[in-house]
Amino acid sequence: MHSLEDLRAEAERAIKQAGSLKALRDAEVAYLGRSGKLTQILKTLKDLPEDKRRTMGAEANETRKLLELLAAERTASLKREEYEQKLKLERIDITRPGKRYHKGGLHPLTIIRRDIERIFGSMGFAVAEGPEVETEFYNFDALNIPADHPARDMWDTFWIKNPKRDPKAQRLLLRTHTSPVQVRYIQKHAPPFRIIAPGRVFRYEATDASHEIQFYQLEGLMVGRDISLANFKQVMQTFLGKLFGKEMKVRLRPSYFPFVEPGAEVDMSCVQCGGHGCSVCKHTGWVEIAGAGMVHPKVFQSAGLNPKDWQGFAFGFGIDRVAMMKYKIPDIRMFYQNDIRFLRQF
Ligand code: YSA
Repeated sequence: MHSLEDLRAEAERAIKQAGSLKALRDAEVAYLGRSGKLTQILKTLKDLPEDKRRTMGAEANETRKLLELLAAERTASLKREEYEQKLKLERIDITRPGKRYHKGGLHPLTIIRRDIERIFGSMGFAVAEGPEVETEFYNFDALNIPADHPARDMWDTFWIKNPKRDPKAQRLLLRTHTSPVQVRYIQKHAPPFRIIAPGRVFRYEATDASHEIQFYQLEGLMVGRDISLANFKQVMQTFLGKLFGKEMKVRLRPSYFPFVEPGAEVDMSCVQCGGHGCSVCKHTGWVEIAGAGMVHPKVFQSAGLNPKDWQGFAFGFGIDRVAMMKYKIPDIRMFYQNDIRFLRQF
């Protein structure tokens, strides 16, 4: 009897103190299992005299029932505790700020193109467009660059095969510059006008840090009765000042493009050093930014306009190159690699 009471007290303690379902299961096995301590006692009952066996048997069965009940209660409370713990861990604090998901953004070349369009827009320039697959006529001939003209070497061209081999069909190419948009626009609109034409162009040439085989240009054209290069210089200075957020100097150097006369190369003061001289501007204080000039009479003629009545300036620059200067990007190819670490910075 004494040992049964001791056992009951011991088992009760073990059950009540079990800190986990696993510990409780171990206690159940230790006392109530097939070779558990209480089961052992029950097995010895048969050796006892009749009267003792009866009282002891009753006691032992009661103890078993009691312990089973305690174990069931403890199981329920441990399960509840575990569940509450889980709830606590999984609790959602709806007052916390949400996680930021990156929704994607605009490509740096799109951002700068929009900036450029806005700035020229504020000076009254409309935006014009032309096809990327162009005819030889618009890309070259109409711009005073006939087939045998050596200036064609300035633009290494991707030609498009003529699948029908029709000898009369216009030869197609991927436009090498945005200048064909000038001709297309003049054909369809009566001056005076001022336009810009941003767009993708293609060149069959080796790539390096400042050259791509496809890149973006911005064409500009302003035609009126007395539009001059002085107007151009002022437009360019205003544009650059607004784009870079500080006063910019512009200078023109004589140059040659078949579709302008006179033609010029346009330099702007170096953004990096402010014109004092650094490695970016090769210590000259100037960075070349565009080609420009007064529209050649032959271009007006091929577009159906009388050059005696109208005159104007045209210019073209590389949007990628301007973006490189504005965002201080050392290699043009970064724009086209789609590296998310690069793109997310804009
Ligand atoms: C000149 C006079 C005008 O009245 C009108 C337009 C022009 C520009 C002319 N159509 C042209 O394409 N000139 S260009 O061959 O010197 O290119 C213009 C600009 O495009 C360059 O100054 C440079 O900024 C950019 N560019 C040229 N090749 C490039 C390039 N950018 C990236 N990769 C290349 N491979």
